Amino acid sequence: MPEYQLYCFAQSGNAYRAALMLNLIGADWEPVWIDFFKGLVQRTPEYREKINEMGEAPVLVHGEKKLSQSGVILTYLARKSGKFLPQGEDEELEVLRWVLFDNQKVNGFLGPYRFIKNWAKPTPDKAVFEFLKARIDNNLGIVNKRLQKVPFLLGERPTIADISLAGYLFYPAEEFGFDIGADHPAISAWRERIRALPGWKHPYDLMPGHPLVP
Ligand SMILES: N[C@@H](CCC(=O)N[C@@H](CS)C(=O)NCC(=O)O)C(=O)O
Repeated sequence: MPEYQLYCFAQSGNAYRAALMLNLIGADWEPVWIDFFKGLVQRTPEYREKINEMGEAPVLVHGEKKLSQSGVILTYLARKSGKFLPQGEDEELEVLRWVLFDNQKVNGFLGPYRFIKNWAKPTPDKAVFEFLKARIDNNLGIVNKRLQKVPFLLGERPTIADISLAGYLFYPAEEFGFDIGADHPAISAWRERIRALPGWKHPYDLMPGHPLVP
């Protein structure tokens, strides 16, 4: 059995962060597919009791350890592998700052936007999309400005803050209805740098469950 198991599904950018990290550090891992759309496995009492009380994916299993929250998983894997690890207190705090901003404001809005656009029934009111899109534009703008000055969020080398940011940024533009790369050129250039890292894979090639079976 591989060293790590990751509860995940292909459409999840939150899970993509963990899957991408596992691949980039060359870990021996396997995905455990969650039937998010049909079975809502993650909402069952069994899942909450045995896998994750928060009812979410991703969950990383490493021996006796079960970890949820992609930021925690990234931190754990960075410490284990010594890769993409912030060095010293200032960098650790800076990584935490960007991971929290990303979780709440960047991928934290992109994920729900893409979900309600493609899969929510009934489709929410136009005002909901407009509200989320305005937040997305503003927050991607903040990241774009940062990446105009430095190749990676913390500077010259990639850290887990970049891997967190990757969450939903590689999914097809059609799934959002807008083109993140065209609207934010520095993010587009950063995406190419991430894509060039050895072990990089697209979310649909890294995690099971794509395409969705109706
Ligand atoms: N902050 C969490 C977000 C995890 C999350 O929201 N995952 C989604 C799948 S993409 C989920 O499991 N949602 C279940 C629910 O909200 O009921 C992380 O970074 O891991």
